[in-house]
Amino acid sequence: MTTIKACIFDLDGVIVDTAVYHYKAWKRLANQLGFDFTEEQNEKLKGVSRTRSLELILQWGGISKSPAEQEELATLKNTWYVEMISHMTPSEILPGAKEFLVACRAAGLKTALGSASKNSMMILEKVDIVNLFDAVIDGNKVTKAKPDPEVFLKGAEAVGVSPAECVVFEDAIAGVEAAITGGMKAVGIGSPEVLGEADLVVSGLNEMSLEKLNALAPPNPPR
Ligand code: B16
Ligand code: MG
Repeated sequence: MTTIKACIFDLDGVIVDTAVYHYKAWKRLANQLGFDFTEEQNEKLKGVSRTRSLELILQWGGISKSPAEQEELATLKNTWYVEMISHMTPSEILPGAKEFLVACRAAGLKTALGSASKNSMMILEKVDIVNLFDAVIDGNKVTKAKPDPEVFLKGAEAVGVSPAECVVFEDAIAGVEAAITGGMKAVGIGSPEVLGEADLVVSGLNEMSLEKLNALAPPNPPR
């Protein structure tokens, strides 16, 4: 029988809500370039890498920039973003996230972070939960973005657990797809209409429990 031995968590939208800071920084950049974009468009940037986010935003503004200029713009956005997240405090951990991490570890499960963000470590430090992870795989450690499963497969490998014994917690469709492609169970954080492909969808980690986690493991195969 397969049992769940590790939980791999996305960061933005699962553990903390940094989307609001990404939005403010991207909006400032767009405004500086002479256009604006909506909160609805911003939804499309969730879980998407920094480089790809900039490409999408420039498309929305109908602006083309050279690769060197794009690099400069992405760095500028990141400077503003980092300034904002440098003020984050533990009060910004999403409801139930810390409690669920603690419960998983108390039950002997391994915990890993699997995030696209190159700023993951700084955020974990600011909200003071670095010590709740056995491994941190972030945007600095991967070459392929979600829906490629690389970030989660590296997380599983880092904690020494096979993919089939891992559960991934994700708020983005691309992340849920990455988990499934990687042969892991996926718990969607958000609405079932958006994340219907996941094995289970909850509105937040405050709705998770070890019972729900273990129910994701398949029953004994027929002999
Ligand atoms: P950075 P996640 C993602 O985090 C964000 O959802 C996405 O909006 C952002 O562009 C991406 O990280 C890269 O972040 O610019 O800090 O490297 O959801 O994968 O934890
Ligand atoms: Mg996310």
